[in-house]
Amino acid sequence: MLLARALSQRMRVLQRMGKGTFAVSAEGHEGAQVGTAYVLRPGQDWTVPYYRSVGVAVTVGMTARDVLMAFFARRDDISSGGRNMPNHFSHRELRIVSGSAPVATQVPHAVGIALASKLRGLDEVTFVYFGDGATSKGDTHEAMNFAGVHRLPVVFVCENNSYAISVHVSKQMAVEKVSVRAQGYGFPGVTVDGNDVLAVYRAALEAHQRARNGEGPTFIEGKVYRLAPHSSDDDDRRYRSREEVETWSQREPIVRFRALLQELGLLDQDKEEALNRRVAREVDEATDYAERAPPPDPATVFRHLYAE
Ligand SMILES: Cc1ncc(C[n+]2csc(CCOP(=O)(O)OP(=O)(O)O)c2C)c(N)n1
Repeated sequence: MLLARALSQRMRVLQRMGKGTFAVSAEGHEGAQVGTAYVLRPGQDWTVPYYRSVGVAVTVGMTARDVLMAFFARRDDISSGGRNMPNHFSHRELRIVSGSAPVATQVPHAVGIALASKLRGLDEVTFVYFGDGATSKGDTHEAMNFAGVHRLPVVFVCENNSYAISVHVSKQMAVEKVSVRAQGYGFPGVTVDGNDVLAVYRAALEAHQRARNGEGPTFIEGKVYRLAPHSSDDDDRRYRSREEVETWSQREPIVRFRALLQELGLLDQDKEEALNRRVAREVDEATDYAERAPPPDPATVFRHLYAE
């Protein structure tokens, strides 16, 4: 969670410094992301993230370098060789599948992967990530319906932060908990406090087990709050009061988990400082490395666009 937070902050600062073109961050989403991704078996299960999934990517095994090489659009970026937007995470060996920029297109992709796993009789589970706004898309409905009919080993993770950029969730759905929709597709849906990483982990573990047992999909809705603007192109003061942001900041997942660990005597000041130093060093080193790395050769701009 600390690494995801630090990477989000770093990308936003670098964008402000003019060193990157676009930053989209996960501050506030770390509990829902790390709590679910923690149950995935890297290289065996399939991860289908969305642009906010930095916490998922690093939990499954991407490094700070991987994330920042893509942010700077460098030649040796593992996701796309510097040819995709930042945060379109992908990693072949870790089975992190690249998505497209249109919202929700990754949801049917994930269901297709789960269908292939089932047809081949393989012990693989697919976790797919999206926001509340994505649940308004036909892609999501079609994917969930198909997954329910075929009892596929897929887990739908919705990070509900109450906004699709500036559009409040009340304009996206007529239900209070989007997880109730799962019932209509014939599988369980749960809503968990996305600021409580352990509650999220418990729900994810159960869903993963259900999928492995051949019992079909689960929908997990993690109620979260995005602490920063939607992206570096957004001014969230136009649609969210500072009081609202402040109230949610008190409940954010890192502060909350830190308090729990302190209460249990598992974290003291020395340990926390050491952790923060380690994360800062990792992100600093990755920033220097990625900043110095070469850009792609312009002569290759059409590679992967047309058959060669
Ligand atoms: C089909 C489509 N419509 C609009 C957009 C522009 N867009 C990018 S992100 C976004 C909001 C998505 O909100 P949500 O799914 O709740 O995820 P969040 O960013 O809040 O985590 C929109 C409208 C897009 N990328 N694709």
